[in-house]
Amino acid sequence: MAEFEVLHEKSPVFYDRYERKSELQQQTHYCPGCGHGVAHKLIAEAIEELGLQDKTIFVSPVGCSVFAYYYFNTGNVQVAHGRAPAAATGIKRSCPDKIVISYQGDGDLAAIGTAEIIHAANRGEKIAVFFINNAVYGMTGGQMAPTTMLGQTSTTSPWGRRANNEGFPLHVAELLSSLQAPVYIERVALSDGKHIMQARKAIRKALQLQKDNAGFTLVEILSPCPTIWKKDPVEARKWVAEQMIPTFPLNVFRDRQPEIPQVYAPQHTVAEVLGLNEDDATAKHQGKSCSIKVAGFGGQGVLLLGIVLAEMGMRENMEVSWLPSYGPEMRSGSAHCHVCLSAERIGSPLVAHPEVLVAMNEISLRKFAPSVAPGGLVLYNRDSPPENFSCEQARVVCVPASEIADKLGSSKVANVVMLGALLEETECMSPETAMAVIESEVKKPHLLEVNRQALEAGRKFVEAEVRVGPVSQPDGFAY
Ligand SMILES: Cc1ncc(C[n+]2csc(CCOP(=O)(O)OP(=O)(O)O)c2C)c(N)n1
Ligand code: SF4
Repeated sequence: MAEFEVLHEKSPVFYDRYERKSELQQQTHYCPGCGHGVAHKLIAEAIEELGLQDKTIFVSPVGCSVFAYYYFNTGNVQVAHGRAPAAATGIKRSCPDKIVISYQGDGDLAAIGTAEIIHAANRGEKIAVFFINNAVYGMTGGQMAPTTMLGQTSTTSPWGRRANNEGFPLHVAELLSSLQAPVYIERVALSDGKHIMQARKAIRKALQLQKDNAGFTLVEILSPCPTIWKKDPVEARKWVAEQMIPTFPLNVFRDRQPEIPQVYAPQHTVAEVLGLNEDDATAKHQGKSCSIKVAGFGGQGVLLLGIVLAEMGMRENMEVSWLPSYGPEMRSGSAHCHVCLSAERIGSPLVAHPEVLVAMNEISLRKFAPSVAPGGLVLYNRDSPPENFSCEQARVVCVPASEIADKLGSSKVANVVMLGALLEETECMSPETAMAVIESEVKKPHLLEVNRQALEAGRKFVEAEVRVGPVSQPDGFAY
């Protein structure tokens, strides 16, 4: 057998085998001649050369490169269309020692994700963006992208892009280099060996700057898409050189460390913001974990009740989340919120099956009661359930909160009556914490007093009506 020496081998940053279809374990899903494969190779080599493989988190987009995670043996996150810079921001901020790459096509970055990229660049996020500009939407069959050139045909500009109808092609590198924060922006092209070497240098530099923790870097890569352009790989590369480079000139648009003035803005801990002393803040969590949905119509204090619960959770040293949901008509439209109170970190703020449902009106009761977790609790804002209503899996407690609030002289405190009932029923947190939160928000003494009475009335109602049974001697708030 002839002796041979392997000169080019797959970068160790790529997986040995791609866990794809059984017959496709050694090859990528990209079309022959596609620039994505070349760009992947250059990025993998740079990661290897800089010794970053263990530290890299690769954020892949929606588009032909959606499957980048099949190839890069690094950390991988695949995100929704256009959102890669936002996801990369979150990842980098929570893991500042990692190298975070946002890899995006031109539909992804320059169309649906325009806002994300501009704001990430403007904030100077310490991420490396590799922007593959092939002047079309590849994955979906060749629609016009913001980068489609004047006169270029696409499935949605079959007679060629016209400036007076579809606008001019977007020059992303130039646009972003008008911002102050970016550290490095270069446009390169995968048109021939010489330019690919230039692209290699730019990609390496962008990652070196990430290693140095320098700031936002973006490399725009003019990239062939032979399939959509209906060209063979050689013609496609030629087309990059002859058509794309004149439209998108290659250049280093930014290569400097910006002056970032240090504006003094005090940083506060959660304890300071809530006015707690540090001992309280470092104490173990006190409340019981609980998932809650509060639902009703806008104006009933549904969202506010959720905020109060979440702030109470913070004061009792729990992990908390609050997620509001309401339609365009905030007041009197339907509204609900999800609240998680937990001793553990919260994976998702969505509460699909709440342990407690606070239903401030009949529509919410009928809509959400079936989703309450088995053994859960439903607090309903009436003295009895509506006709033909049943909820087998959960206990339904009727608390006429609005009526009680009216008797106290303010219909607005019905949500606080419910809060009192909820605390009495679940004992998930203390009423003292509830009052502390209310006191921090309500400054007028007479309103504070109504709120205090409402909280107390809700608790008493449950204690008397639910725990002891219906009271024959009305205490004013029992029914
Ligand atoms: C929110 C959303 N809108 C639209 C789509 C459909 N979609 C999938 S890929 C794509 C275009 C991707 O084009 P580009 O970013 O240029 O990447 P390429 O495929 O050319 O690499 C679109 C519009 C989607 N998946 N999600
Ligand atoms: S359609 Fe274009 S961008 Fe997508 S894989 Fe094929 S050549 Fe690459």
